[in-house]
Amino acid sequence: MLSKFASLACACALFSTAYAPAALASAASSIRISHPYVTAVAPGQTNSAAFLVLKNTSAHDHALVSASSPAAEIVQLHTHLHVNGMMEMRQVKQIPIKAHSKTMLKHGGFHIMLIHLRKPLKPGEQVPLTLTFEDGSHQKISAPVVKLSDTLKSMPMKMDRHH
Ligand SMILES: [Cu+2]
Repeated sequence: MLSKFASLACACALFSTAYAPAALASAASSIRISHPYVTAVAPGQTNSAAFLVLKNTSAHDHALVSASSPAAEIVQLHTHLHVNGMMEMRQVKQIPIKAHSKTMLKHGGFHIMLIHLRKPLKPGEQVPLTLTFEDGSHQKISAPVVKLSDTLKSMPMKMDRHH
């Protein structure tokens, strides 16, 4: 009786080991990041934002839950909302990346807000970013600083929600 129990327990252990790698595929390994950039800031401006495309190559929904960068004291995930004809930014807990689809971080939508920049961001510089996903896995990327076009600069935005 005792030996029969022991062999069952052993088979069970082998079973779970064999299936573990598939179950542990991390969000970070399923997400492809492309077209990252950070907008350059005018002298005296202390906030900027990072934009990129997140592609989920897996059959599971994932989410970006936080970001960090040595370039800013505070890094938040934001979205834009239309409120009384104005674009307002709001912090969000996560940015969803659905199975087999792309989530674009872009002007007027989701973005990674860089608050209290440690130094001015000039075009051509690289900003390191660490993106953390819902399972705690993360990816480190480097985003080039680019100049905003005049069209985008004239977009009405309320920045006061950051303070
Ligand atoms: Cu923002």
